[in-house]
Amino acid sequence: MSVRSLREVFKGDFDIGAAVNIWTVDSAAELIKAQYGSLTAENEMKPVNTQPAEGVFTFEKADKIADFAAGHGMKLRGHTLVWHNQTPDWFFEAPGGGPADRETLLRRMRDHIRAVAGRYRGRAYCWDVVNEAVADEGEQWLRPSKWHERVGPDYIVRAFEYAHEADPDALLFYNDYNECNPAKRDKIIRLVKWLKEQGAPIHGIGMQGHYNLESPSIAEVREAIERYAELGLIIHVTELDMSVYAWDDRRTDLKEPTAEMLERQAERYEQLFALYREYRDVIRSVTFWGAADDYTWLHNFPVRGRRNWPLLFDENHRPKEAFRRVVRTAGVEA
Ligand code: HXH
Repeated sequence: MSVRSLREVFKGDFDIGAAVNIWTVDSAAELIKAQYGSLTAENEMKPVNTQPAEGVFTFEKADKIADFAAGHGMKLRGHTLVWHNQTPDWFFEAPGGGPADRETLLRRMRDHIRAVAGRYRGRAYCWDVVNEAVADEGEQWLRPSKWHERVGPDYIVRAFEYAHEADPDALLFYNDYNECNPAKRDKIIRLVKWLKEQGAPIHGIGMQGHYNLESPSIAEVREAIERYAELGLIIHVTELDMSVYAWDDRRTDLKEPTAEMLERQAERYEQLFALYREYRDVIRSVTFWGAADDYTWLHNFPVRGRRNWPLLFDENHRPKEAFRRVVRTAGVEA
């Protein structure tokens, strides 16, 4: 039985990508080559991996993924240059101990971006320049991170400037999660407007797309796409997956997803892709945060000892019902 290729099915709409890591790029190589047209390194291009100590750059793992993409004619999304997580402590520490000052932090940021975005120039066609800078809850606009506290809000502007300097051809993204939550969405919009006022070279918004069977509603996703599109930037769905658990479901006993879960997941994925296709002029790329259910960051997270099945292919790399329904939105039968 031959299976349709997502990359081919959505060719006229947007790129279809997957996050990979140094293991899945081997274990799911056949599936990736058959289905996806774009790759993102799940962890290998993050600061913790690319510059573990000051001035010590390690690119072997990132190169493995970049080489795989290039070797199979796939695009490569860069992820991520500036973030409060998965960034080594040395970034924020003064040489003699204590907190590093603004100038030191900005110099380190610039050196880091120049080295990493510079290395993948011509290979990574876009970058998530700043990840998750907006606060989740309450009145606060920007997250109180070490970057924010020690540099000020303009650390975000500088990151975009440095990225543009390092690779003038790369499309530059602000990327965040809970991006369909109306309160957080509006803070992201405020940030993007402010960045544009500041003259920051920003080209797109990354909607991470970590969803579950209950939320966000399709109406909320639509509203978010509408509002982001009004900013005149392009949209990438950067980290799509759909947990089979509701937010407050803490069960750890499931050995496999229930039939109801898989049906609901298929229905939600179908609605999402129908929506994405409506906005194909502004959505240029849809990347899943994994290739298949045998490996996903959602195994053991945020609930330890729990498995999850959030993607379109099962643990044996076979298409799930969700895959068939997604393909159907493009007007072809799986
Ligand atoms: C993304 N964060 C990152 O962009 C990506 O680089 C990483 O590989 C996976 C997901 C999403 C995220 C953000 C905050 C967060 C969890 C995931 O915080 C929580 C912590 C505990 C429980 C719930 C949320």
